[in-house]
Amino acid sequence: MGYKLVNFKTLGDERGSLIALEENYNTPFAIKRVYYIFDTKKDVVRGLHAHIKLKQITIAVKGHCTFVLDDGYDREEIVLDNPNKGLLIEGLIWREMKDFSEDCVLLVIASEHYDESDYIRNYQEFITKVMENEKNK
Ligand code: T46
Repeated sequence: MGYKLVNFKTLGDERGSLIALEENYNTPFAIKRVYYIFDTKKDVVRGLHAHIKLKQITIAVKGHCTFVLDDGYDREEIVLDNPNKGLLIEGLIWREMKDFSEDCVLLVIASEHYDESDYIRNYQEFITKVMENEKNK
């Protein structure tokens, strides 16, 4: 599936910890956008879409949540629960985020500016696109 878990090196000293993300060094793309998701209410499911072109690294910098990733064939669940753990998603992957802890802050580093036309927000359209890509291989 088009995702990878990345372990970021934790720097720091007796004062505490620090993780640095640097374009094209420990992120495999040029960074065009950073956003963060917080205060997600109990039992809310976010995401429910795929991207055509976008690459992203997602990190639970505080708290935890679960990503459900679906490539049209298989579904896998990834728990993000540590600021040193990044989830890189590239390619056509349907994503859902659920089970947010109350304190969860999800940091997302993205390869593109925000563009609604890059989203597929309908699951059937996503499956059609997966099949098209398969045919064109
Ligand atoms: C993703 C997951 C992990 C903007 O105006 N600019 C932005 O950069 C983003 C990300 C969103 N928005 C607007 C679009 C919606 O009106 O903010 C609102 C909430 O966005 P959305 O419903 O897409 O949020 P999530 O949490 O379902 O999905 C987000 C990202 O959109 C998406 O790319 O992969 O987080």
